Amino acid sequence: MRITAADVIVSSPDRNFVTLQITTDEGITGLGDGTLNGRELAVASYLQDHVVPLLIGRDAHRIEDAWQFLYRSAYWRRGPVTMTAIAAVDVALWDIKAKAAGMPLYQLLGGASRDGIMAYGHASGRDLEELFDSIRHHQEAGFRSIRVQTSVPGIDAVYGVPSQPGAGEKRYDYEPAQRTALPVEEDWDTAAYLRHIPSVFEAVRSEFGAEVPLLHDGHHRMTPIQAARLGKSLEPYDLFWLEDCTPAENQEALRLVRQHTTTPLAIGEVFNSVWDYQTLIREQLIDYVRSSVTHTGGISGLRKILDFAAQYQVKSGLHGPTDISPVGMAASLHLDLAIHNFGIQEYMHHGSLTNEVFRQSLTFEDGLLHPGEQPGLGVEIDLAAAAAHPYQPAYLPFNRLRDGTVHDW
Ligand code: EZ4
Ligand code: CO
Repeated sequence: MRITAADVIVSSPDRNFVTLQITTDEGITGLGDGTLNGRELAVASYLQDHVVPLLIGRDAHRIEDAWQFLYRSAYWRRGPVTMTAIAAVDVALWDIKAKAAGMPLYQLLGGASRDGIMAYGHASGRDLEELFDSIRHHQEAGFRSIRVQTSVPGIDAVYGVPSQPGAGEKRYDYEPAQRTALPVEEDWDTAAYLRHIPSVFEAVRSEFGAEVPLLHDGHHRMTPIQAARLGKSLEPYDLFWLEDCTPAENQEALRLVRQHTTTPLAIGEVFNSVWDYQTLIREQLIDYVRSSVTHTGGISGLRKILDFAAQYQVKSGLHGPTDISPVGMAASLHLDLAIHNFGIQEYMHHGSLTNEVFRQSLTFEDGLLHPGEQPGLGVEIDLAAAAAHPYQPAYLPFNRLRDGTVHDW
């Protein structure tokens, strides 16, 4: 089965998405997600200008060969743009192979290891009242596990908390990328944050009880000793995980955090290869791998990381914000269902315009996700709907401290 065409589709229904559609001479098409939030056109160009010419005429069944060829022949290894472009090709080829086999993709990955995929949702609020309301709202929507983010007294705009909760489906969803000409500035003060957060978890535990799994995202802002202190101070509240407590590029930083706290640690949404995890996994410095299929070279890339992690009792907690397209989310769900070392899956509902562009087969019942039983990924794209929503410039926010210094966001 030969590849006859590969089309890069950039569309902005509720936000920007880059999608690769590969077509074969047998008429089977496959979709891959190539969305890199805030840098979408870099991946679109990488695919269009450098990868598509290499795909035409290749055997669509040779997925591992395509992966190794794109990784090694580029010479310039790794990096988010390259690994996201490789992911788009890899996932589209898995979609094609599974459609050709007449099976949902998870069957080709070894079959289901569980009945459904435990998902966590994002609760947030500017104060406790709003936060409790958001937690209840998520529980009513079926989420059994909840990420908790709140405002911090003295900080005006903070990661994870909408400054103005809206109506309907977007009520509590914090969408960091803004379709504006320049990045939005948020504020940060680590000392104020460290003083405030333990009291929030104390209040949440006393309101919602001991059993509900609670998660928190530190979003790369602390030094190792600050992160160690936060992990220790949150131990009484039994977190499922503390995510991205230090900037992710320094693996050694997690050693110090680990020596001081039993709060489980998760990291890796900005990682793109197994080498970003080498020390973290081998020394068992983390508990959960936070990568997405979309940013780690696809199913072939992420499966290598998760198999390595499994040998050290490190589990999956795949990244699932709305900037992973429905195509990337479906790929994650097929992998979640098949692997043995599954932990949890992040899940935010996509907006209604996105669901018009991408027809999804996933289900969410009783807190459990399932990718569905359609052959392939189970996602189809409506090209006319995609074309009706052209690309719009968008940026992620950034942080400044009180004195104006740029800080990690
Ligand atoms: O900031 O997806 O855990 N989830 C997150 C996300 C990320 C965005 C970046 O594109 O940290 O909100
Ligand atoms: Co995160």
